[in-house]
Formats: sequence, structure tokens, C-alpha cells
Amino acid sequence: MPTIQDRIKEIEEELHKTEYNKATQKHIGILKAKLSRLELESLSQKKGGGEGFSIPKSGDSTVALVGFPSVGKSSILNKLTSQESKIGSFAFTTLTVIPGTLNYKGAQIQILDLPGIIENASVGSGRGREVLSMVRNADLVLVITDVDAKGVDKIIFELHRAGIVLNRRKRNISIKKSNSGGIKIHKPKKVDINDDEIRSVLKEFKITNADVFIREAITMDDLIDHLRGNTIYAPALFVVNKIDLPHKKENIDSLRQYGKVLTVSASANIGIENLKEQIYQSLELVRVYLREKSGRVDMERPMVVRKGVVVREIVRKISREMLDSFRYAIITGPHRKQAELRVGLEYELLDSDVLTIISRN
Ligand SMILES: Nc1nc2c(ncn2[C@@H]2O[C@H](COP(=O)(O)OP(=O)(O)OP(=O)(O)O)[C@@H](O)[C@H]2O)c(=O)[nH]1
Ligand SMILES: [Mg+2]
Repeated sequence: MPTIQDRIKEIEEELHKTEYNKATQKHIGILKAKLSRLELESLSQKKGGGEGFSIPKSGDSTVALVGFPSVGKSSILNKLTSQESKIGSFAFTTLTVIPGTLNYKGAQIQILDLPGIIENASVGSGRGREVLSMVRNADLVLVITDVDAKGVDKIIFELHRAGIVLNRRKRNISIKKSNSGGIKIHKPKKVDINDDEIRSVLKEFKITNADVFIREAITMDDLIDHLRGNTIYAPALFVVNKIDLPHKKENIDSLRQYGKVLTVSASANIGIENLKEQIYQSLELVRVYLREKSGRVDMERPMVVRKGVVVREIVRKISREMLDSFRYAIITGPHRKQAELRVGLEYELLDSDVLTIISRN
């Protein structure tokens, strides 16, 4: 009997052979759905190994450095932080996760230098599965290559197999299973996959009775990622290191299809400040300053939180009691039109806001 790995390989080969067009869309959808299910099965068969290295999350957010061996991940970590991860001219210099901290604009950003990943990492080559499970906890992924800019498709493939999707957001899909009545599909016109295609993918996930609500334009991949469950959607930057070496511009440009591309040289110290700024911006962090009772504002130590944060989350972080006795908050800040805003718990904060919390008694 063929093993799960054999079947995965077979489907991958067929996918590779099949050209994508409107006529093959359904067929490809079914293949991808099958692949997704087999991968889930193979993950659940393997016990252990997927636990990850035990590095506690620290700081305001976490960034993972992912790439093939020897592209310069450790060199980049060392430039971004004051960490000294070992650098070597041979592959697999880094054998475990080395964390460092980037202090930037008041934020403490944890950077994880991971061992180089290789093909089939997600199915257990090297310590691949552990590396990938660390990536799942990251708020931002930096995919690192050298100036050859090769292999990014393979890295994206391995990440996807491990349930990590880069630079694509979660779509508004919900599926309510029922006991009878077949598949009912509710979707807007702009959805470019037809009911027949949707049904065949659902069938691969053994769903035959359900209400499917699709509320925006989606692709087949979005549907499969939803059905697979447990998918992590992370923003990513593509960093080309060793730009001090001779290189072909078109190789680097070819990476732009995946997302924002940055060129750096860790050893020649090129582009590192820009990389810091881009990391900071991609994390969409917001600094909130607190005005103490005395009226003093501690400009040295802002609270650093994700964009979209509301007053409630800040107050909650300070203390439970503060939340219980909350009356209102006063906001001032450079991005506010009014001099002073009086707001409640559900009000969204902007970068550089100064917050005064008014409590009962
Ligand atoms: N020319 C050049 N060489 C670099 C640069 N950055 C790193 N290197 C060299 O590339 C080699 C690999 O660097 P590492 O930082 O150890 O690479 P890594 O990605 O951490 O490798 P693994 O831990 O094995 O996955 C070393 O010999 C570095 O000196 C760079 O910007 N330019
Ligand atoms: Mg390394």
C-alpha cells in the first residue's frame, strides 16, 4: 500500500504537470484539497517533533528569519540586535533557535534566528517541523535569500504545507454543516469559482451537507485554507542579503511577485537601518503614552501594541482594578484634530496618543 508520503508526492507531481487555466481550475482545486487533507493526516500520525524549540515569546512582537542554509540569517540577526549568533561559511551553522531583541522606536521586537530550512522541512527533514512550528508564532516573517534570490517558491510551499500563508489575509468564509439538504452556496457575483468547483473541494473534505457563506471575492486556495483549518496568515518581507556581491537585477526583481523586497548586506552593513524601519512598519505597531496622576508623561517607555487597539485593552494591561473603576479616558496626540478627546473603552488608539485614564473615586 502506498504511504501517505507516496500519495503526497504523486499529487505534487501531478499539480506540477497541470497548467493552470479556467478549464483545469476544478481539477487543480481537487488536487490541492486532497493534498491538504493528506498533509493534515500525516501531521496527526506523527507524534512529537512538532513541538518546537522552547523559546518564550518576549517583547512587543516576534519576527522569524526563514531561509535556506548560509544565506546570512544569523549575520542579519546580529546586525539587527546585539545578539551574537554564530556565523559560519558552511551550511547548518545554526542548529537551534537563537532569539535576539531589536529595540526600535520604543518597541522591543523579538527576532528569532532559525536553522536553515531545506526542502521537505514540513514533513520532517532536518529539524524542519520544529522550525516551522516556531514560524507559526511569528507576527512577521522575513524570508531571507542571498543574491541568487532562488528557492523562495520552495520556502513558501513548505510554509504553506505547515499551515502558514504569507501576505494573504484570511477571507470572510463560513461553513455551517447540517445533516441533510446537500450543499447550499451563498456567494456574491464577484466570486470567480463556480458552485460545482466549490462542491468538489468540499467533497474532498467529506462535507456533503452544509450552508456555505462566502462574503467576498475568494480563490480556490482561500477556500482550501479555510477548510484545512488552523491556518496562520502572516505578513512577510523578502530580504535579499549579500547585495555587496555581484548580482543580476532580474533575479531580485522576480521576488516582487511575492511581496515587498529589500536588499541588504549584513557584512557590509548596507540597508540595515531601512530593514529595521520596514520591520517596524510591517508589524503595524502603535505607541501609546500614559499620563500619570502627577500629570507627567513617560516619553521613554510607551506601551507598544498592535494597530487597532482600543482603550479597553490598554487599561486591561495596566490592571483589572483599573478596568473595573474606569470612567472615561482623555486622549491628546499629534494625529488628533481636536486638542482633547473624551472617550470610552471601545475607542481606537492611534500612534503617539497620550492617554489619561479617569477612574471612579
Ligand atoms: N559577501 C557577504 N557574505 C555574507 C553576508 N552576510 C553573511 N555572509 C556570509 O555568509 C555565510 C553564512 O552566514 P550565516 O549568517 O552563518 O548564514 P545562516 O543563514 O545563518 O546559515 P545557517 O545557520 O547555516 O542556516 C558566512 O560566511 C557569512 O560571513 C553579506 O552581506 N555579504
Ligand atoms: Mg545561522
